[in-house]
Amino acid sequence: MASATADSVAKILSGLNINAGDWPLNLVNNLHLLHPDQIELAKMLVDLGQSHLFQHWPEPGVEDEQKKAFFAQVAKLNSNYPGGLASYVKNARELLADSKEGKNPYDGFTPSVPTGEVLSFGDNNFIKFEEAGVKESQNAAFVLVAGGLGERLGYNGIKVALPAETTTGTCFLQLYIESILALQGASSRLSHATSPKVIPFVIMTSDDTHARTLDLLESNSYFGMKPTQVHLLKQEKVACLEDNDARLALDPHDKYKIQTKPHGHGDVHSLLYSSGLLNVWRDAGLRWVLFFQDTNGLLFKAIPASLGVSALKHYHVNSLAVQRKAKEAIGGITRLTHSDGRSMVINVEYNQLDPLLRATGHPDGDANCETGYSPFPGNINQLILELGPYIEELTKTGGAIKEFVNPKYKDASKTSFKSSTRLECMMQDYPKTLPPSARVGFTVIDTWLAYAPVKNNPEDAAKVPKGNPYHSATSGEMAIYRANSRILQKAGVQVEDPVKQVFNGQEVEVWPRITWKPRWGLTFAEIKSKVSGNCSISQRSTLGLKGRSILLQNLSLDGALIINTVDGAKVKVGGSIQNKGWMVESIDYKDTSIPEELRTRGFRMKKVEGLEETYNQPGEFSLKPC
Ligand code: UGB
Repeated sequence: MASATADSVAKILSGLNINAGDWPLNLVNNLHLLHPDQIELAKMLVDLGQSHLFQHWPEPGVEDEQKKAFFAQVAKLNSNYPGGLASYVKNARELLADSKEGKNPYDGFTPSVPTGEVLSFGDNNFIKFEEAGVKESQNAAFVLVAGGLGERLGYNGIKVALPAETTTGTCFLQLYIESILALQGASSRLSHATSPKVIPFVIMTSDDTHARTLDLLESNSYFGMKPTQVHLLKQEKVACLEDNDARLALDPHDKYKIQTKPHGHGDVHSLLYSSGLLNVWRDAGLRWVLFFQDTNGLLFKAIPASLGVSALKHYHVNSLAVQRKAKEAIGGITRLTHSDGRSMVINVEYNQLDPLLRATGHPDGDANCETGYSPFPGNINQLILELGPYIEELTKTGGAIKEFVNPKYKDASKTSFKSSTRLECMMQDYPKTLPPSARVGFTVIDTWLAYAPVKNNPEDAAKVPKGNPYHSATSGEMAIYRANSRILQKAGVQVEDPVKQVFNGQEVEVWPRITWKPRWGLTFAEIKSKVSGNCSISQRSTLGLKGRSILLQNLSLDGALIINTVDGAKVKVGGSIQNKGWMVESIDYKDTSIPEELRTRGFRMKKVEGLEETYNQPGEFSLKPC
């Protein structure tokens, strides 16, 4: 080192009260290259026991730009985490020590089955909640967490771009947006609003999904939403940890970068808080925030009723739940009662429920009861929060959510990890910091109506224990046809029974491929009002209703029928419609000449023959071929 430089380094170090001997030599040698704020960050890292990050640094003059870029990343990691990297490392050390010790995060708590609102599709109670929910929708904002890569699914694109079903090819994001727009329209019609309210829609993205989500929206004109109605909030990743001392891990492909991984969907609360949107919504008179996940094609069939429950039961927190099979990879909603008297209703994640039960006198752990299901309702991670109390809570916490760590240890000594780990947080842990006075409830909805996520790749889905749901692209699509068929059955249509078929190693029920746009039928009452007389649909049929005012009257369908209408066109459809139809054709998952979106489900629609009618002009029409 030149002596002038040595002098300046000595000055810098003494100014910061640092004894050069305590610092890694490779860092000291490069110190004169750094800005004062970078030196501050270096000091922070050394104080936090992170000197190893500089061990490989070469002499000044070699890779100097990379050294500076390293600090740009450190500055970002430091500012993105509440309390900075110092808090992150401190929290990590505590959580890693607890994990090593095998400490149960629920120590002192006894689990029991909580009580909540259990709904039954189509009965008077359900209809009452649906109506209340549609009314309330104009006071709601929707938040989609879509920052996850979907490692279990192994799909190369973003999950919200996947078709929810391949009869119409509608992707998840389009389905969600059209559902929100349909709720917006129905809600303002119901309240006879003179100026209809616009329902805000937030999407939480991450570096893995942001650009592709924006591109999907922009290249499809936001699927009919106003661009100003949609807000994208990008979550940042957090630093990886390489050992129990919370030493930060370097990226295996770039030694000037700290390796990072996603922090979990719990980030949504701090992002919403810091975005300022919550106060804007409150000032606009909104009352509810609804959170949901990326690939559940049934979700919006459950929204009106569950929002109605929140409104009529005055829940501050309402979690949507379904019956859960023991060991199914969904969390269990549980009442936890502490020996000191505290009690809360909270999601216990699927990997923690079994050990918690075993530790508290249930030797069988996570097991089914006499109903054939786990007694704990399954959390489908759709939360409805009342905006006022939510803002109040976040003002106290800043949106920070209790974290956890899940290291994969090399062996029983728990001294080293198989690969780096990081702290994570989950959005459903929000109620953990709430006061006992908070009204925390849940709503159980029929699984066939509410929950069919696409999470597992074909190989893993085929290995799911018999009787447990596949949660694959195959089952996700078939569940949409099943739900629509069952809803129409309940509305009085004779829908033929399904046949069983195996696709990608998974046996599923194949119902007629019935689809409709959300604006055709949002609630059971609305759907029922559009069906009359003796209607029947055969198993091999396909029906696509793409318009608001399509009325089925004495329709007998055996084949494919697709109807498109503009708003203002009212079409009565009846008589016997018969054609060769569209066939569900098996395809080979391994045939790479077929697009991945189709291969992952193991079938595609072969359009042999069908009737498609389009009504572009307002007016009254009748379609009755014979
Ligand atoms: N997500 C993010 O936005 N950011 C992240 O950092 C991570 C995820 P997964 P998993 O469906 O019922 C959840 O990976 O592990 C988004 C609940 O924790 O699908 O299956 C991501 O894009 C569990 O209690 O979650 O578990 C996606 O939209 C259970 O309810 C969402 O978060 C289960 O979902 C969920 O990510 C469920």
